[in-house]
Amino acid sequence: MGYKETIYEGILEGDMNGVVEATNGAIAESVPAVDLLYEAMIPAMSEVGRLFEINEYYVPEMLIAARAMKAGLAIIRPLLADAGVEAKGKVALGTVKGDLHDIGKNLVAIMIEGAGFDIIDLGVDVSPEQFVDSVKSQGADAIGLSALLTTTMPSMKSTIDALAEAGVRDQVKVVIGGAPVTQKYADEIGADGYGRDAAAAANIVKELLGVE
Ligand code: B1M
Repeated sequence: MGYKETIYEGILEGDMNGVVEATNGAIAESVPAVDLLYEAMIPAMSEVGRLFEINEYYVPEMLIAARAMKAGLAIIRPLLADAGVEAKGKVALGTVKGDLHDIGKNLVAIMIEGAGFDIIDLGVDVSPEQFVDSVKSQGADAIGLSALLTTTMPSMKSTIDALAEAGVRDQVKVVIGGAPVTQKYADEIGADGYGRDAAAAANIVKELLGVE
């Protein structure tokens, strides 16, 4: 089995050590990090989602798969980020209040970092006030909101409202995304952009901030 297959299977089986070993092996043999991400790690996590939906996986299996994926991601993150040259702006990213899913958000962070931006990672369960603070105190040029639960999507609207109330809405671009989020929802709540996936998120940030 090749490195990509080993990483894919390792994530499905929650074999963190196997994923780390295969990722290191692939990097040592100059397999591009972006290929490991898009041809092994993301497809594996999508398959985990499918297995969960058909009740073949339950929360414990999802958790160990997520842990294995994160261990692999930690290895390739600097290599993906190395693609950027100098910071083209500052982007604050977080998973919205009440939501603890961070795998997609971390991928978005990697891709935006790889596109040459500085990332302020606010983590998960981020309140509208924390997003506002990232603009007022840390000078974020754009903020990225991720939501994986339909029940936490309204926090995206609350965050946009909080930016307006704090008088900083026109200083910052707002990009949203996550599995239940759509372009239609982004239009409804007045976000500046929507990213279907991590690569699209990086492209829309570049476009909104006027970066080639
Ligand atoms: Co949760 N979970 N989960 N979960 N989980 C989902 C989201 C769910 C769809 C599963 C299901 O029922 N089929 C469901 C939500 C249903 C709904 O709201 N409609 C669900 C549920 C119900 C829950 C709990 C409530 C379960 C429970 O406790 N009963 C609970 C909630 C906890 C909380 O947040 N308060 C919960 C918990 C968990 C775990 C902790 C076990 C774990 C998260 C681990 C972690 O993130 N550290 C987990 C996982 C792993 C999943 C699934 C299986 C996979 C999510 C994932 O990582 N996908 C998920 C099922 C699924 O998605 N099919 C599910 C891989 C990742 C690469 O994709 O995050 O979509 P994704 O990100 C993509 C795009 O969406 C986009 O780019 C990314 C990369 O291409 N994107 C952006 C994401 N953010 C973006 C931001 C952008 C732009 C693009 O701009 C800023």
